[in-house]
Amino acid sequence: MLNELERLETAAREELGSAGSAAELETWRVRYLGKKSVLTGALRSLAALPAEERKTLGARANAVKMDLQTRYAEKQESLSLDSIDQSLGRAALDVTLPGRPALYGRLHPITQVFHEICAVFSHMGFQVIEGPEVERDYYNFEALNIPQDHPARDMFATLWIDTAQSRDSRLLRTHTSPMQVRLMEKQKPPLRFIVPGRTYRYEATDATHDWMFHQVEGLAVDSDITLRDLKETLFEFCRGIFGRDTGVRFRCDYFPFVEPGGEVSIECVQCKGAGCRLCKGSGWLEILGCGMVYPNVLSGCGIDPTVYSGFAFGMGVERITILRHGVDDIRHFYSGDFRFLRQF
Ligand code: FA5
Repeated sequence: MLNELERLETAAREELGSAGSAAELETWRVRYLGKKSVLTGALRSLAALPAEERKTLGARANAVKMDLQTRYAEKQESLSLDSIDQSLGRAALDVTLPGRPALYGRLHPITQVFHEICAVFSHMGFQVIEGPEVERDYYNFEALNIPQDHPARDMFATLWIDTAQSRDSRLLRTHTSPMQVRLMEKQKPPLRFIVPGRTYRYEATDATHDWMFHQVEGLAVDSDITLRDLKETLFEFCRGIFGRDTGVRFRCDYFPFVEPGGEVSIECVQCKGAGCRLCKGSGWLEILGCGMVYPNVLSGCGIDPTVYSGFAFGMGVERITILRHGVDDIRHFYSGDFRFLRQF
């Protein structure tokens, strides 16, 4: 039996040396250390031997078993290190390559221009306030002199939330002008506010029109506000945002809630007034509508039009950003294209 143990040990060591994979090592373990292995069988059969022989053979068999277990553990570790080395070799890790730069967040160009617009008006003494994007027919139209079936409703193609038409019907506000009414209902003159926010229109998109865009409404009401105040405020604003050398044009326009009404346009940045796709050949890009608040809009909000007067304006923030940064199409702003957004 002693000889048999010697042969077993020699064979086990040789086979372990040539095991080159985890699967071969497992086959080896089952053969030499498993429950049905020769060694386990030899250890079991010791019980039947005389005491003296059992002592000698038992000690030897245990020593062989422990030696094989130690060698097995060492082999297991070396095979697993080999496999890590192999997989690292396959991945061809080059620690000298430069790292990938982290992407930093930044403000959207529209948000940046919002901040610039608010800063210019804050310097002129205007307070900033926000209003609801889901509005009532009453605030978006009726209180602004645009009752049901008034043809001026066509100026504001509307996305309705409620289909039944009444003064309480909900809609996505088509402009920020409803906040004129909400402000005048709540507070009495003197008033000087701007209202930045999102607006929605059910209209086709092109280079200068989107179905969702941003406006900044302005409202000033006091005892001696005139058209001259309106024009000077808006020219000061244009100088603040576009500098002194950019052409600014003030023309008459119609809005049911102001009289007289006007619009301001800025010289097209792309063609410098010569005419191009962006300005539709006119050389100018309209940025805002404005005017003196209609007397019955004032009285509808409980403000006496014989004592007070006011001016209002509503400007398109995307159009201003287009002109400010020389962007050639409004649809870039919400395309989610980082190549475009990273430029600001
Ligand atoms: C109005 O929305 C009026 N509420 C403005 C106003 C306020 C007039 C107070 C008088 C007194 P208008 O529809 O023209 O007006 O829009 C105002 C500005 O919003 C436009 O000059 C333009 O810059 C921008 N705008 C209008 N429609 C779009 C659109 N579809 N996409 C992008 N910008 C637009």
